[in-house]
Amino acid sequence: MDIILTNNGYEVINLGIKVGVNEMLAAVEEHQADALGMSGLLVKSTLIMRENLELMNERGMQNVPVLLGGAALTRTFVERDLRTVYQGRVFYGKDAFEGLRVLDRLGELRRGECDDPTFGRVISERKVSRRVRGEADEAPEGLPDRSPDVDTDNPIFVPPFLGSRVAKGMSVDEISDYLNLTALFRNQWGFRPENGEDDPAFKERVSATLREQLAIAKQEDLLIPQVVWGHYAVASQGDDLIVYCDDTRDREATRFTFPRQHVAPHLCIADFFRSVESDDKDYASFMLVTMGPRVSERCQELFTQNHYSDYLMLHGLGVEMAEALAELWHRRIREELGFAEEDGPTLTGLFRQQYRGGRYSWGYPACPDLADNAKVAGLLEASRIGVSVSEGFQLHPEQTTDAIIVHHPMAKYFVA
Ligand code: B12
Repeated sequence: MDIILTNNGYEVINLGIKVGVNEMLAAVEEHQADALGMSGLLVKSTLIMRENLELMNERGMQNVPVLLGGAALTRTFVERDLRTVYQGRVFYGKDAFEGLRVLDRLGELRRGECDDPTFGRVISERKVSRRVRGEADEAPEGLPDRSPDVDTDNPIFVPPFLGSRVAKGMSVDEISDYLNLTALFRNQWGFRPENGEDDPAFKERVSATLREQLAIAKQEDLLIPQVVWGHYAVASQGDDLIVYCDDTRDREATRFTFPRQHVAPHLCIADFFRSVESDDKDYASFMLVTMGPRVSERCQELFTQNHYSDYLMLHGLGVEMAEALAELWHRRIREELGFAEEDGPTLTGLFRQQYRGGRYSWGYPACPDLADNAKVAGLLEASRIGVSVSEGFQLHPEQTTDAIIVHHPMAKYFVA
């Protein structure tokens, strides 16, 4: 966003990530900003944006147009819901170019070259969604305690140890074998096939850049992969998954509550485990992986030194390496549990869940509650690899992700 706007003649005061609203509004005043842009990657940040807009109303700052974007936001949410909240103009930007178009238009309005009182404002009173009011969806009456479609006689795999372990010093090259090249080359780095290239030729060409970037990262020690993972005795109880301290199962270490689908087949992650009433002993695995703090620090340096292209390359690499490490460690866990030989033959197959069971990260639709990141970090004692959880339940450092690994063969992605 910053790069596109700067290259088009705008002065951008980039405050960085995880900035509090007071700091933002002080910067708007100090620099007499023509507009304020905010980006929301996590759903939690959408509620924060609503609060920020309300505060701007209270402080009489509604003369400042606001641009909003990022993975967690949708056009409907911004243009229908948030426009009813903010008394000024508020816009959704699907990408940086849309942000640029909005700013150009705002410039025309400011210079009096055109007049459009409805631009960026709500034009009719519409019903404000529950989400903008910060309310959760209520579960309907009469949901089953367990989905009748989920088998309860699947084989159970006994893990080689219980409790958690730390792994450090993994090879960057080994992790890079698990990179999703489409996500890295296209989504993060913005490369596209040229001159009628097919996908293999495209990947072959951009792989040269990947090798260069990995060499720099290795030489400067920017990627510091670390993992904490573990296997635990568990049992389900309705929508809850009880995690026990040990196999005696007489003390709870923690408990997760997962949402259940409101419509058939009424799936809930807890259903993939044996119930407390069963005589069988079941197990779940958890992991938390990070690429360490150095990559974010170096990205910040590159950015402030105006090395935008290097910044984009390194940031994209760090992001996708975190995802690759998660894929690699999930494979490691399947090996430990003893069913990795069932894996599909290709890496693309793994990205499509061609293996026994599933991996769910909190914040995704089957387990949306980001607050559970704190439970996972506590259970696995993530501080041992330098990972902490913020008040807004974000994991720090940035290139970090956690998950529960489920061995039940029916455990695949679903929306609860
Ligand atoms: C790569 C990725 C990661 C990486 C890196 C994340 C990062 N900090 O960059 C890793 C693996 C570390 C990760 C981790 C997690 N992630 Co993640 N991740 C993604 C993914 C696949 C892509 C994000 C990305 O880099 N996009 C590329 C960039 C360039 O796009 P962008 O940020 O959206 O910005 C573009 C536009 O949106 C727009 N834009 C953005 N901001 C603005 C602002 C303005 C003003 C304008 C005009 C435009 C604009 O312009 C940009 C360029 O076009 C998204 C899904 C998706 N498809 O977006 C999930 C996603 C963001 N992650 C998600 C989640 C849940 C997580 C985790 C919480 C999972 C977990 N429990 O471990 C963690 C949290 C990590 C943390 N530190 O707290 C959810 C968030 C939803 C939610 N519930 O809050 C998403 C949306 C996936 C999903 N479908 O549920 N993630």
